[in-house]
This record gives sequence, C-alpha cells and structure tokens, in this order.
Amino acid sequence: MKLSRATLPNLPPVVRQPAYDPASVTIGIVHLGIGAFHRAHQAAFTDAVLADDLSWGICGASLRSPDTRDALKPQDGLYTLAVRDGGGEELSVIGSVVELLCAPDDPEALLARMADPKTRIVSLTITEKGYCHNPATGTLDEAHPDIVHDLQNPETPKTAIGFIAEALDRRRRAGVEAFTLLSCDNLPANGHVLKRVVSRFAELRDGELARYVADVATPSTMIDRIVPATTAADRASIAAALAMTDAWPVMTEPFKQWVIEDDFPLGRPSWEKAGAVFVDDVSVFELMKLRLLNGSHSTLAYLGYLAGTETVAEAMALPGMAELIDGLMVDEASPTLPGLPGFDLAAYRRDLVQRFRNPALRHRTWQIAMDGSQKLPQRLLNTIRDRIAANAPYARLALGVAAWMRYARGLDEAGQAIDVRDPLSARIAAATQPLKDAATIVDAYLGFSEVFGEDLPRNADFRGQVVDALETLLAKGSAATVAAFR
Ligand code: CS2
Repeated sequence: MKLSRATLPNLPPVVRQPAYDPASVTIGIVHLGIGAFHRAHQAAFTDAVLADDLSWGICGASLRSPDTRDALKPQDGLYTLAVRDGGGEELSVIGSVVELLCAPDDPEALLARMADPKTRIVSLTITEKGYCHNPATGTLDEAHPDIVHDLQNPETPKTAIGFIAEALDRRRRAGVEAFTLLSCDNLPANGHVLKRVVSRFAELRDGELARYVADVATPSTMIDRIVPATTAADRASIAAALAMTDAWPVMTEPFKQWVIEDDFPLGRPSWEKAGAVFVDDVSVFELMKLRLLNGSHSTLAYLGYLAGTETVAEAMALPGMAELIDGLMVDEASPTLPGLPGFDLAAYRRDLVQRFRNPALRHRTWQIAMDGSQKLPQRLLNTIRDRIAANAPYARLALGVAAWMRYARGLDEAGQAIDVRDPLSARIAAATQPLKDAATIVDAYLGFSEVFGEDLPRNADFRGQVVDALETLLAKGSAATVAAFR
C-alpha cells in the first residue's frame, strides 16, 4: 500500500493526520524549490493552520529535478514528517502541498500558476546560488549563463528570477495585483536581496515591468529547522511505522523557528497560530542565526569532514570541537550582534549545541559543506569584517575559513578526491590543487573576489591568520588542530 488520500484511513493512529480534508484545499501559495527543507518547515506551518482557511494550499515547484514531483504526485502531495530526537519520533502526514510541478518539463504550467490571481504568495527556498548573485556584493550576476538565457527567452525561463519576472509581467499586463515574494533562504536581509536581483532583472527587461516590480512586497524572514537529507534507511523505517510506503518522507528535529516581517498586501495564512513570530525588522534575528548556527555549522562541516566524521553529531564529539564551537559563538560571533532586548542569547547558544548533538539525526557534514563559496560571506566573512573593525581577535573564524579552503581544493587528508559540490568547484580546483604551501593556496583563493570582496584580500592580518590556520591544518590534520582547543 502507498500513502495517498485514499489510504489515509488505513494509517495507524500514532500518525497525526491533516485536520482538514486535503481534497478541499485550493492553491494560494506557489513555492519555488520544493525540497525537504520547505516540506519540514513552511509547509508544516501551513499545514498546522490550513483548517482556518483552505485557500492557502501550496503548489510546490522544482526548478531542476523531477524527483520530488515524481515521488509525491502519485501520493496526492502527501508525505510524512518525522520529528526525531533522543527521546523518540513523532510522525505526521502533511497535506498542505496539493500540486507538484517540475519547471523544466512544463515552464508554462508554472508561469500560469504564478500568474493566477488566486496565487497571493510566491515563496522560495532555492539555496544561495539560486539568486544568481555575486555572494560578496548581493547584486545580480548579469553574466550568469542562466540569467543571460532568461533575458533572451522570457517565456521559457530557467531561473527563479526569470520565472518571477515573467509571472509578474503577466499579472501587470492583466491588471492583477502582484503576489508577495517571500524568500526563505539563508541570506542576510533575504527579502532585500531578492528585491534587488528581481528589480535589476526587470530593469534589463523593460521599464514598465521595473516600475511594477518596485512596489512588490518582499518581506524578509529568518527560518530555522535542521533537515538532513532523507536516506534509504529512513524510508524503510517510515514504511514500517506507517504500514505503507511513502516515496519521500522528511526527517527533522523538534526545534523550529520562523520570524517574518508582516508585509503581505494580499493576505497570508495565520502562521502565528503555529508559532511563527511577526516582527517589523528581521535583520537582527537573521544575523544571529547566520553567524551562530550557520557559521558553526560550516566550521563543523569542513573540519569534521576532513577529520573523517560523517555527521554533525560525530563532528561535535571530536576532542576539542565543543570548545572550539563554544569559543567561536561566545567570544567571536556574539559580540558582533546588535542587541536583542528580552532575548536570551546564552540559552539560544545552549540549544544550538544540543541541536548539533541530536543523536537521532544523521546530518552529514558533506551536505552542509556544499556551496561554501556562496555561504562563507554571510556565515564567516562578514563576522570577521566586524571583528577586524573592532580590532578584536577572530582565530576560530579564520580556522573555519581555512578549513573551507582545505576542503574545497577537492583533496582530503589522505590525498583522495572529495566530491565537492559548489558552483566554483572547477575553478577552485584548477587554481589551488597544483599548489602545495599554505600561503600560495590562500593567495589563490583570495583572487575570488565574488567570495572575499575587494577588502579582505588586501587585509594583511586576515591573510596572515588564514595562512597560519591552513598551515596547521596541512601539517597536523584537522583532528589534531581541533584537539588543540581542548
Ligand atoms: C546548513 C543549513 O546545509 C547547511 O548549510 O547550515 O541548512 C541549516 O541546517 C539550516 O539553516 C538550519 O535552519
């Protein structure tokens, strides 16, 4: 038996089911990037409040692979969310995703759905590189091959930016109000970044569209939930618990946080009833999350992978790692954060360490290590900039950067190839693999201004600290370097 609307009555009672009839849900949200993260986070928040207003169902679109559509369409969009920690597992079937599209197969279907007046929100989890921007400056990369393609072929776009611009243009021409654009990616001021790249793209298309785009609401959000990729073992254990198969269940942790700027001219689901927090300005929360959680995560991922650990929990157990991460968060990153009156930062950090140690999640270091060139600026480098400006030490942050450099060259400590997934991986490997000593490797990396900007490569102290850290990593290896923090 397979999970679907027809088989819901056969589920065992321990599995929570939608508090509404999924067949009565209509679409109000188009989500671009229907991966596990969206399904563990925003789709779950929506599912929890959908009974209040059935017009907020989600059309989930993939911009590349058909895998999610192929897995979930035969299940009427239903899937299992497994919330796991040391205490056990809670299972729910989520019913908020009611349509699945694969953009490359049928771009027109997605454009028509986005242009439909009933679509009032277009949300995104397309990862950092999906913004086709220069990570160091946050501006549209106009030479990006997919952006060039989308400007030349506006009706058959490839990128989220191209789809959004064309859908907005159709709404403009039809006299329909614009949807709210809701970026849910791990970028500082994600709403502003999205507005900036879509506005620039619209300008390059035409002036009327650019004027229409200027008024589109793009609230920023901070979203947080750890979601490891689903494994074959996860699928098997969920099938056993459900007594039926689910082609793509999603694994996550109990913790979830969603902070949103409340700017939705065409309305929104009552997400606050599911625990979302609406604020005027999300930027402080975003900085906190990016610099503490994600900055630690990337550092753990590179050092952990190099030391031979497969998961974050295993990396946390390396001698010295807990001390290193604690020092990175408490001594180096936290002092760069603006005040958050009434917010218990120490408790937030303690929770983070617990979350990293969650024994029930196999969150692979390799998964987090992906796309480092797109992640480093907001996770580590901007924090370092603030430390430099305050004339304060940042050795642990510099070690995180050096660990990325050690990893992204594509050779592990035994000299074996690493499967590096990063838009810059080929260029980085070509520039750095032939080099042997730390200083020349660092200098080759500093030539990537889309990562390091113009300022850091010129900063002798920064260069020196990263060279020292990389020298240690190359000479002693990651495990011994980390152990020195004990
Ligand atoms: C992780 C994030 O893969 C990564 O880079 O750091 O996906 C992290 O798990 C989430 O931001 C947690 O909310």
